[in-house]
Amino acid sequence: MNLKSNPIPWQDRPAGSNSVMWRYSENPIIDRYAIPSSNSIFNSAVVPFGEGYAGVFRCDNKSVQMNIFAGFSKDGLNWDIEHDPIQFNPGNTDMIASDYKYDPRVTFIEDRYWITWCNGYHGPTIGIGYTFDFKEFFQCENAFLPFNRNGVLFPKKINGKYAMLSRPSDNGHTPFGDIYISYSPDMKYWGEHRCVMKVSPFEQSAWQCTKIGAGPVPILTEEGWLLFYHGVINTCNGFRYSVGAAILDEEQPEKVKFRTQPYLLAPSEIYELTGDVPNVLFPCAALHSIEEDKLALYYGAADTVTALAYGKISEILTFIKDNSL
Ligand code: BMA
Repeated sequence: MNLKSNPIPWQDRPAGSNSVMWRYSENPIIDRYAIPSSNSIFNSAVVPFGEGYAGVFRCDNKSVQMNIFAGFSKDGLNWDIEHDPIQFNPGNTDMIASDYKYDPRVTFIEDRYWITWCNGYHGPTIGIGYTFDFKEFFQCENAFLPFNRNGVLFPKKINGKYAMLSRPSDNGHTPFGDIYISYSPDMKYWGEHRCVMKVSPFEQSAWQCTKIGAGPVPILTEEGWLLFYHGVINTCNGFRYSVGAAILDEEQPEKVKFRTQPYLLAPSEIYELTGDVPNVLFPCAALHSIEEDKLALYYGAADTVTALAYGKISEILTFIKDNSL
């Protein structure tokens, strides 16, 4: 499998900015109506593929049904998204029932691209599938019982097992939520569930005091696993979703080494403040180059469009360590 890609999207930090992460000046990169059926395209995942990039996109249609669609790009910025949703073939099971699919993540492990998403099976739980080519897709057993959201695989086995973060939840707009890790020998049976991170006390870090959930697939760095996550505060006008980051131990990722007290990004641009669900930044993917010290974070903005932010990995790691809870 050729994982050599075109250069990842990048823009230098704007003059005068001292933010650890900054937004792409041409945001949003994907418009809500980018395919004929869509009402909104957001909370989507991209990976290096061939000489460019592939992705799995959450496109809600104009009946506001949630589904996931494959897409391709040469530069990571301009995307061609299929007009029909992904059709799954049976993978390690025949039980591939799904009432809806949303908030996908994608990662390459060993020989294939694994996809996790929030799968509707008597309420939200974590669906798992894989593809080799983004044309043919296979669906596996759901990882967990309902209700669960934000299932995010690590990009390699840890101590011989697949590892996945998730956020046990309820059937509604969950007013609580902590991040757990589970392990599997075979991508079918999951266990050894451990708590990784809980919400923070309101007085210490209010933006992440209601619920937290893993964002993109964790990135292995010299400090450990770099994990971006969303943190939520319940305000008098509803939930507000911001982005923080943590460093998890490489061998035992249930051990949190550092975790940001301040957020890295919070709703402030017009496309984050207004839309179908105002005040939401929801990261689901990141492209990175350790050698070039670059990271491009893809996030859904206001549950309506897809946007991009940049940062230098070394600066982000230093920021997390210097501003840890
Ligand atoms: C969560 C999920 C996300 C969404 C967020 C904000 O529960 O549904 O897809 O971005 O709420 O509405």
